[in-house]
Formats: sequence, C-alpha cells, structure tokens
Amino acid sequence: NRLKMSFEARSNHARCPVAKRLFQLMAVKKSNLCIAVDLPKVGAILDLVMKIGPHICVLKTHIDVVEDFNENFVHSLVALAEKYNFLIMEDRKFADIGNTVSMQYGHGLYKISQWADLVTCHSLPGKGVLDGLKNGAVDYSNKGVFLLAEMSCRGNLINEKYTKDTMELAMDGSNNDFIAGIVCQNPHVVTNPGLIQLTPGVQISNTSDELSQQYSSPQSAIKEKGADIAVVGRGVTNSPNVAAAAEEYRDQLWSAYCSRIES
Ligand code: S5P
Repeated sequence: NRLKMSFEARSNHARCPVAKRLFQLMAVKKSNLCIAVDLPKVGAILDLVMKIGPHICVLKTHIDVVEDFNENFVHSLVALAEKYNFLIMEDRKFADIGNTVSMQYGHGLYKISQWADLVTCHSLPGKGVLDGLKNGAVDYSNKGVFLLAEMSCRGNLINEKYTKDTMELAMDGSNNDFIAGIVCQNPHVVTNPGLIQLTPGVQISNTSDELSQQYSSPQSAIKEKGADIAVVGRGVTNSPNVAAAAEEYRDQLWSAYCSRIES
C-alpha cells in the first residue's frame, strides 16, 4: 500500500528518473509542499520564490499568465531552484495532437522543455500527446509528466472511466519512464508506489472560490485524499506573510504525511 510507504522507499519503485529524484528530494528536504505562483509580474514571482524556496519541493508555474516574460526570468528561476533544491513544474496542461504539443513544449516564446523539469498534461488525446512531448524535449530522460486523471473544480466532466483509462495510459510500458505522477483527488487512483500523487485545491482558510475551485485542508488532502504532494496557490500567495504561510503549510502537510505512514 503506497499510502503507508515512505518517500525514500518509494523512490526505488519510480520508473521515471525525475520522479525518483523528486521522492529523494522530498525525503531530504522534509517537504511535500508545491506552491503555485500564479502571479503576472516577473519581479513579484522572483521575490516570492526567494521567500518560499526553502519550504517547497516543487514550484508550479503558469508561464502564460506572466506579462513581462523574458529569458532571464527563467534563468533566474532555474538558479533559485538549484539554490533552494526544488523542481520546476510548468502547469501547461497539454491537450492536443502530438505534433502540436511537441511544438508547444519545445518551441514558441516559452521553450518550456528547456527549463521545466516537469509539466502537466491531459490524457484526453491519448498516447499521442505523450509521444509528442517526448519528441519536443531535447533529452526526455531528465523530464517528467504529471497526467491529469481528475480535477478539483466543481462540475468538471471527468468520470470514473476516464480516470481508469488515464491510469492505463500512465502504466503503459512505453510511457512509464516519462510519467512522474498523477494529478487527482482521491486515494484509490494511484496504486503504483513509483507514481507521485499531486493534489491541488488545498487551503486552510477557505473551502471554495467564486469560480468553482474547491478546497480541502492540508490534513484531508494527505490523509483522506491520498496526496503525496499538495498544491497550494492563493492560500500562500495572498497571505500578508508568504514565508510564514509557506512554512505553516509545509509543517502541516509534512506532519500529515508522517502520521499517514506511521498509523
Ligand atoms: O484539478 C486541478 C489541477 C490543477 S493543476 N485543479 C487546480 O486547481 N490546479 C492548479 O492548482 C490551478 O491551475 C492552480 O494553479 C492551482 C490551484 O491554485 P489555488 O490558488 O486555487 O490554490
């Protein structure tokens, strides 16, 4: 049962090298907190990352909301990732035919494959979307994908069959060296201990926003929903003291993980 296993032990089961690295990083850093920095200005993002860097295992970006994007920005992000020891995930949610996602991943303004360790991807197009991403990376052996099997927002159209078929795609022998984990909301989706469950929709002080987002507490995300890594966005970024907020989420999430594997 992967929910009872430590991240160290699970690193031995990872087929994707980046997932292995991430399990080890989480264990060493004692953090299973991913922060979503959904902010429009480069300066504000870098300022935030300098404050939260010590507390996170993954920094999640939406590069297409940045208004003043430039290449120096991604160089600075990569330098901060090395300094504070976290991975960078671009939450692009690729969802097109292989040829298109290959260009979206490797080319265009953002050249995501050059700086993001991890990306998110919808399973909707099937195997071709993963082949396209492999094709868009110069060397995919140091890259990983998180496949969306479920979503956090109320009214989303994903059903049980879609989730099950997504897991089949993820476990397929030709993809499993590239799939680092699964984005989902319940503890029964991920059974393979080598895959990492990423769960967004986590906040301490709110249960929803005005645009259908639904939140659970850090404890519920880890212990009831089976998250290995929880994604926190506005719970931290809207806080008056982002460093203290990041530390608080990190402590709550890590204690929930420790109590999950010990109980
Ligand atoms: O199902 C999902 C999948 C993702 S990746 N629900 C989500 O909310 N996300 C992302 O997590 C979303 O794009 C956003 O960047 C973050 C949640 O942000 P928050 O401010 O609501 O915590």
